[in-house]
Amino acid sequence: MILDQDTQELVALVREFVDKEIIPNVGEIEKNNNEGEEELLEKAIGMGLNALCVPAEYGGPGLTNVQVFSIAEEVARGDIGIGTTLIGNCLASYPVLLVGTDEQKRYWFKTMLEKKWAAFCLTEPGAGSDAGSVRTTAVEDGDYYVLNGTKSFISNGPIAGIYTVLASTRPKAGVLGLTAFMVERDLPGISIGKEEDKMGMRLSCTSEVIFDNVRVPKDHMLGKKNRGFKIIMETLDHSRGGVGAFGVGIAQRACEIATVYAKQRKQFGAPVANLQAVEQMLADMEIRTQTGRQMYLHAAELMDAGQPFTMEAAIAKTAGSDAGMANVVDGIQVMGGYGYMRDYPMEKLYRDAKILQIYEGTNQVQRGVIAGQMKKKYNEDGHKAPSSAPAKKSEAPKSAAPAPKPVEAPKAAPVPGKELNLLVCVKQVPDTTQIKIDPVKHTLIREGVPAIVNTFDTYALETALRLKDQVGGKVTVISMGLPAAKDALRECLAAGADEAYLITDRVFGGSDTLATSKIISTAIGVLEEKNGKPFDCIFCGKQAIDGDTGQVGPEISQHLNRALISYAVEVALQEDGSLKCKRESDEGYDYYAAKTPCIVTVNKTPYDLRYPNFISQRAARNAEIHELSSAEVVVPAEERGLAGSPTKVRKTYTPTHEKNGMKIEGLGGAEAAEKLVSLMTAAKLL
Ligand code: COS
Repeated sequence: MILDQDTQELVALVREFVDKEIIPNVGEIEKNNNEGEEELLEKAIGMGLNALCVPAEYGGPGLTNVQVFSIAEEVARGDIGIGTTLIGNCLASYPVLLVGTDEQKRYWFKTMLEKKWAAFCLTEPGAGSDAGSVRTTAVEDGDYYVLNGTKSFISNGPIAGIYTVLASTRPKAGVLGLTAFMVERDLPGISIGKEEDKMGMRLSCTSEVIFDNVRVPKDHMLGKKNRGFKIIMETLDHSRGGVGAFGVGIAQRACEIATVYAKQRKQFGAPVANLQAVEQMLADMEIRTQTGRQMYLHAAELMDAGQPFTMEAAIAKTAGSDAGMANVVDGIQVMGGYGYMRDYPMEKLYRDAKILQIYEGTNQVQRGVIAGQMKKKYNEDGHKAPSSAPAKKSEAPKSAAPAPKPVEAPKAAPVPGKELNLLVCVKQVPDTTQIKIDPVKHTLIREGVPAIVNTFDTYALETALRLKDQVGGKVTVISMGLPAAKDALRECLAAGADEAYLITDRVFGGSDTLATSKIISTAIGVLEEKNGKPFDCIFCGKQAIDGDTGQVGPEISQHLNRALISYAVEVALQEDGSLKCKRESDEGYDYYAAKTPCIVTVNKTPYDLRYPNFISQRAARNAEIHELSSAEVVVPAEERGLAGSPTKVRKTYTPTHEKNGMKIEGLGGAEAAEKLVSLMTAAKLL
């Protein structure tokens, strides 16, 4: 199966996050008793990775099963503990998606998104593979069911704000006496029991959840009374393909690590990757990975098409998790002694992979399910329909086509009366990190260099978005340039800006910073007139990446006659409505405040830039970028373009490199230190 464009783009976004944030950090997080995990999960939440199964009408991205599983593979390629935490929300949500009423879905997803995490409570000390032996009871009492019992090995148990729980409503009736409920964590009588100390998957928390006379409102019962077992079985059918995708994620990572290692490691005078015995192992690893991937994609395709998929989900789970395990075993073998050492990531993958053959139904249970389906499928008449099970429509999650209308996910309530109307000026620049020098001509090679948003402008945008997150309001972005600059504005919309304007007109071409500032200031005037009020704050990056002189912000301030604070690293709204900015100085930090409307130029801020979330990323792809031409932005001819640009470049030169060094020799430690301090003091470095 070939992934469509939309899925490829979502997967690429997640891969970037995994490569930048998960892979480089999880080893240390694990070693440091999960310190730093919460920050990582917050970033993932920002992207919407804890809301993968939430339909668009309930504030989610409305992804297909193919998309959810493809994303699951990517996350697991980074870490299955993080994956289990994030996608545990899907497992817990499936019973609601399958049989919940509209009101129940609304309640469930609102609560889950507000409280961030959910957990699926099926397993008990005496009900593992034998899921029908649940002993937790739910007894009717007026408008409530009263729950008593202990659930064990619950992923997300300690952090979840809401649970789906399977309990017995007709003891001794086995699978015909079980009922599913939505249970909020805050209810009196719920406590967290033993937290498990696991061999692997250490970035996922697992615990007992204890219910002691917990009163659950009757309208939180899911589906019909005593019909819970089927709901839970269908839930597992839905989630098992995702476990297969997790296995493929690990299998894929093992391929990457082992192949790169084998190409570098030399024995017998050549890379071990050239040894046939190693090639055989590498090839088997790739075969398992690709086969596992096609299995989970096939199960997901059937789910999206509303076809039966019980057997295919069990195959996907088995093939994917077996691929993960087999690949880390071979991966360690390819790496020899190094693979066995904690310094290398294969050791962690080895400990992580094992759980996938166990949880959400052991692979032996899966083979039982597959064999059961085979017995129904094949008989003396030969081959029957793909599966004899009645076609069951997968309600979870809904297809993405046609593109769902995004609904705002619940956010922290804005402070009434303080909502801010913010503008961010951005510009598109070549990614200087990718410019190479022609070794012969000694000139810059600009072809093929991607255009990006000026780095400091991205910090300006992040600052504005954080203010909006805190108090509510709107963020508009504006840029000037060729139509290609719309890509930069789309990036800003994907990050969370609300609307975008591009000033684009041939007559503005060739403008220097003075003319640019004049044109942008005029355009701001046009937008403010349209809005009927000034922007509370106009943000600009400090404009340093392309040799600019940092003039635009100050010049806009002059044109608009508004206060300017430059080089801010943090901005906060104060009680009196003014903006307080923190700036770095030689002595430490300075704080300045300005009454709105004002202008702030932003330096590199201490906080991380956000990743786009799925909803805004998709919306940005087709969003309208409003164009402003010289007909609307009226600037006299002598103040725009080349004619309005008095700045002339007289001479450019590359400063010569000078290296000054001094060796302090012949002195003992204390004397040498003293000498160093006196030299540095004389040079005014101390
Ligand atoms: N979809 C819909 N209905 C299903 C079903 C499925 N995938 N699997 C079983 N059912 C139904 C059966 O059709 C049967 O109903 P009818 O009598 O009306 O036909 C009922 O459920 C009982 O089925 P069965 O007799 O097969 O149940 P068992 O108790 O023998 O259990 C297994 C079957 C082993 C497959 C089940 O207990 C299981 O999946 N165990 C593993 C649980 C698990 O994954 N635990 C991990 C923890 S959760 S993270």
